[in-house]
Amino acid sequence: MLKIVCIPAYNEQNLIADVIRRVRPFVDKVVVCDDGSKDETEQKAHDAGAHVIRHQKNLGKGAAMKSLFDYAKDIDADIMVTIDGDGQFLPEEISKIMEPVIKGKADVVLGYRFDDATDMPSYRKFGNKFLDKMTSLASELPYRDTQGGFRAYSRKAIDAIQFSTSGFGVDSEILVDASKKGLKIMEEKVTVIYNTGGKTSTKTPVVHVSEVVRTLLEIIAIHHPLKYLGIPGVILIITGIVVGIFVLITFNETRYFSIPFTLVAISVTMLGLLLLLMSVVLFSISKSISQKL
Ligand SMILES: Nc1nc2c(ncn2[C@@H]2O[C@H](COP(=O)(O)OP(=O)(O)OP(=O)(O)O)[C@@H](O)[C@H]2O)c(=O)[nH]1
Ligand SMILES: [Mg+2]
Repeated sequence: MLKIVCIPAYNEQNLIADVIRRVRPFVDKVVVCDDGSKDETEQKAHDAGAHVIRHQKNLGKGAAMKSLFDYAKDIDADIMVTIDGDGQFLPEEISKIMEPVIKGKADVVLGYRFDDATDMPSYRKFGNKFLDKMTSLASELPYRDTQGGFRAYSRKAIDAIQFSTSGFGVDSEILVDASKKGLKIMEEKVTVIYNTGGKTSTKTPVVHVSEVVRTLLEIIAIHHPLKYLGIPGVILIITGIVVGIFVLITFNETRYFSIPFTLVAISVTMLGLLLLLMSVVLFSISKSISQKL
């Protein structure tokens, strides 16, 4: 059974070598995708014994995951574990995360990070919970932690999962695709550390959350256009018509013509029509794509 660990890394020169050395005893191969780092990540990873895939410029976590999934497919890996290069996860927990895949109980194991004991800052907990809710909405399955990078994938999952996001939305997109394809998904509690002695975040929380939200909105719009665009569109159109009728009745009774209410009625109706139109177009596009696949 070929077991590999894959690490997406961007400017992780401080802890990458330590992470690689600690994960090596648990697997056959360690692969790092150095995504255009401006520091010594590539050299440090190479010296610590990892195979390094280097992107000449920074393309984003999703692009790095794509290179890592492609590599795992090329070498016919049976199990791929992904772990962050910033030392926030404990390599010693790899066995625990791989176990359900080895035993054939799961195709995807998600390391979930929270309970009350973790020292994740509260604003990060809030942001993560929000993204969990959105991802669960898009995948129609409830998950405790949709943003963690510590995961294990079976060969079936490596072959089946497809994604296109190049940024941080990738963790959500992988989960939505895995759910859609009916892969067996399990969750395992993992430890997360915030006092690693180095930086633990690549991007600011606002940029990070915006990247994920953009991906999720795209997924929701493509997968459920009628539900999330069409229905709100119809509601807006009805609201616009009701306000319009109210303006006309008022005019009939009092000869007072309310310009503000007329503007509200027109803009709400227009917005509703736009959403309805978009939902129909997206619905037919996604239908024709799924027929082609
Ligand atoms: N290859 C690549 N890896 C990235 C990029 N951005 C982040 N990563 C890596 O992805 C992992 C997780 O990134 P973080 O920024 O720590 O994100 P996080 O751990 O989900 O979130 P917090 O630590 O809570 O901020 C780390 O190993 C990063 O080096 C990128 O643009 N390209
Ligand atoms: Mg981190």
